[in-house]
Amino acid sequence: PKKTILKSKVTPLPPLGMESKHLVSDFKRNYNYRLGRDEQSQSPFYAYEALSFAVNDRLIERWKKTHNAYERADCKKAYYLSMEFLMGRTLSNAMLNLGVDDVANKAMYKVGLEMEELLESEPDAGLGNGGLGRLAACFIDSCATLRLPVTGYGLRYEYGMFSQQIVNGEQIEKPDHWLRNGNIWELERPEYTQRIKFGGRTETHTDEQGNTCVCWVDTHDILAVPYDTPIPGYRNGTVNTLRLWKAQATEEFDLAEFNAGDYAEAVAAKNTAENITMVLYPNDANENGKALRLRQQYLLASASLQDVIANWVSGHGNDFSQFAAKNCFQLNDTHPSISVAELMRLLIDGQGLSWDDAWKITCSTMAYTNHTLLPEALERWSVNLFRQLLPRLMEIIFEINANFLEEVSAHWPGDHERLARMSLVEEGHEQHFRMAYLAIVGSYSVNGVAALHSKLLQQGLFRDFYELWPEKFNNKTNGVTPRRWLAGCNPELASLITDTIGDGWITDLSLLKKLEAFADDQDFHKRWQDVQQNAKQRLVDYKKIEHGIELNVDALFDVQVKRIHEYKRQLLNVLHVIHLYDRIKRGDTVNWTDRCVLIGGKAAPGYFMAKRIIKFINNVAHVINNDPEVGSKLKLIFLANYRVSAMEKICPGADLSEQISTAGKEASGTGNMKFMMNGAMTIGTLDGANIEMREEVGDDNFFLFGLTEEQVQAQSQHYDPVVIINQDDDLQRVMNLIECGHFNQFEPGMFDVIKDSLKNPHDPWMTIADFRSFVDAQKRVEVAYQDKQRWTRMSILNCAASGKFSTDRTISDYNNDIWKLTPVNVN
Ligand code: GL9
Repeated sequence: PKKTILKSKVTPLPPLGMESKHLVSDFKRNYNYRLGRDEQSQSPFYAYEALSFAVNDRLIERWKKTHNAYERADCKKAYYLSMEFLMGRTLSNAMLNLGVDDVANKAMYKVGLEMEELLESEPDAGLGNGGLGRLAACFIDSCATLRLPVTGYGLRYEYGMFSQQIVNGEQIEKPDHWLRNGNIWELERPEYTQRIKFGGRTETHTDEQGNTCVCWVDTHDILAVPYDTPIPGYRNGTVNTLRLWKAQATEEFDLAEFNAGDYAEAVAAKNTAENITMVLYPNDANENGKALRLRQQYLLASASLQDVIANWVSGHGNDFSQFAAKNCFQLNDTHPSISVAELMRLLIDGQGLSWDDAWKITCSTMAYTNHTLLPEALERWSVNLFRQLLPRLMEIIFEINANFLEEVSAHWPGDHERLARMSLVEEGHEQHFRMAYLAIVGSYSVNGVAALHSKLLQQGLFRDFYELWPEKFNNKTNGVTPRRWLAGCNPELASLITDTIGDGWITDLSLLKKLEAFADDQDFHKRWQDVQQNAKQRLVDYKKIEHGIELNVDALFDVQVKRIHEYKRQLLNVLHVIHLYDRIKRGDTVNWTDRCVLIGGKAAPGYFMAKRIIKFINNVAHVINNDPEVGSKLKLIFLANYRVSAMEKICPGADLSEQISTAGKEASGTGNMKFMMNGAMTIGTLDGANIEMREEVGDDNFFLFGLTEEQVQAQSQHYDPVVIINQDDDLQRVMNLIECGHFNQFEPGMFDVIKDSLKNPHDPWMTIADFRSFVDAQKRVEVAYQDKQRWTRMSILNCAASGKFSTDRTISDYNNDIWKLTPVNVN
């Protein structure tokens, strides 16, 4: 072929048809030719892949258009930097957002395939631990839906969140090799590979004009290769990008060693480099100074910032005067906070800017979101580790700190204690960098994720900084995307809502308010109840398949799914279950409400107490579920391997959502919002976003219990759980059952640590303090549940009041207050 063919204009393909017949023919072509399969291949996975290719082609068409529209608009852009994107499955969400879901169902029906089965064969992209990672995924869905030019930057972990098995009641972790069968949604982009430095040392040079410049030399470099995933907006032609970096060894890497004769060693050493993005750290509260984790964080920061700068230079040369007006970086928690120092390095050492100019740009492009008040989760890195791994970054952080402390001194002359408190360097046996403080100092916005959390940040954790820069601080209450968490996961409820108030709610969730008008409409009640009952039945069927357990669909489905953590108080839930069991055993069952308690969640592999709590739940479940006297009155089920795709089946079928953390400990919560949106009632404390949910739905439609954050603070000084136990008969009986070994007859001592933690006057979670008020609230739940009319009304009102908790609202707030991007129309 003549070379000129490459230069000639490419004839554009006709737009891909959205009709069923086009999808069928594309499906068949993919199945037979791209995948090389035929009718003999029984696996639904190939059918999943063939349909995904057809859907992905339609995404890619719009992806390019979106990119071009952004280029033409020359608009300001935002970048969401996150160590976690908990995406879950892609296909059904892509079909929904493209608007080909109905058509695809018809197409699969035509070729005789079961859509359900095909969708189930897609592995979850579990590149996150929980709320924080899932929030990032919801955010990028909303950005695309709101037509905002936002790119997600993260890491392409080879192994995602571990898969959880329960053996003898205990959690066993199995590696999650989610990429084993390939990933059709990602597009490798080797042309945008970035080089990342580690190790080495710095040298200072002075040129003829007397300017000094620093060189970071003798480094061990690795490559970061981007893989892009399309992120479609809801039926608006916009397709944004999630760019995930994979670590790769450089070519010289092995060559140098090869020349020294150690060929096999050299090739093997590639692993060290490529290990960086091998595995997601499965800790929810923070992990303990591992060098590999710091390498991951730096790789994300450096690769992403280099990518943005390279793109800037290709359009503007070395003129950075407009850079801050056109770019901003949102840091998802402290994990990517090293970006502050890295942007300084790239601008000064790489682009030749002065310190002051670089600092101005950094402080007007970086914005920081905090996601937790738990002090153990605040990242601190040993300065020595920095010296070894990132010596240039260490110097920059020290210089930022010196300048910052000058500002503090000027503001509070002579206040040495405050200086020590606020320093980015924690002194002591060994020096540590306080990464959250680096993020605050280097950014123009600092936000918490619910009103209470933001208030507590200002009054507690970041008080000094709030006093110095009150204008930096703001709140952005979390949300969830109504596409995945209502329209997608609960199609029956979605179509009832659409039949009743139109489909505008999918992109303007505040419209759910219109359902209030039907809260007392008897026909509507009937339809609502049918939908809820069907959702419960589907959950029953799913549990039967996955766990071999038959649940009673008429029981109250009482659900707590989230990471296992002491502050989330799964133990409080179990104490209540044991109390119900005790009531059955002593014959106190007049007006009984059958109840099925579902608890699910993963424990960090190194978190001993959380793992013991899982064992406890399973043992209690074993005793209760096998007691014929209990029967269908009470069931306790541990849902193994809780993950995004499991929540999509669980939340439509829940009656009651447990949001029972100790007040002041859960920054926001987002599972709470998914349940509310799907019409479940909440039993909850005044913690995180629960407070705002209750505000929206009204006190009558929310089961409140427990100490307030102020009461927790005040009572923790003289907390005496043993006295409380002795004054409460029911509680005493529950504790006796635990202490006499009723749930560990063949495992002596197994639950001593649990009993001890509950009875400890220093128990920070104060579980015993809230027992009575929790049990009373559960009684109010039962009374309400027995009145079907009242329960249905409450369910409708909860859904109707959930509008605030759409990430469309959250992202609009981020955009109006922090990013200030202009939406761009594609087409
Ligand atoms: C978390 C908070 O604990 C949650 O309350 C909050 O809703 C989310 C999102 O803002 O962030 N912070 C955090 O470290 N995790 C959260 O869920 N943990 C995990 O993601 C496991």
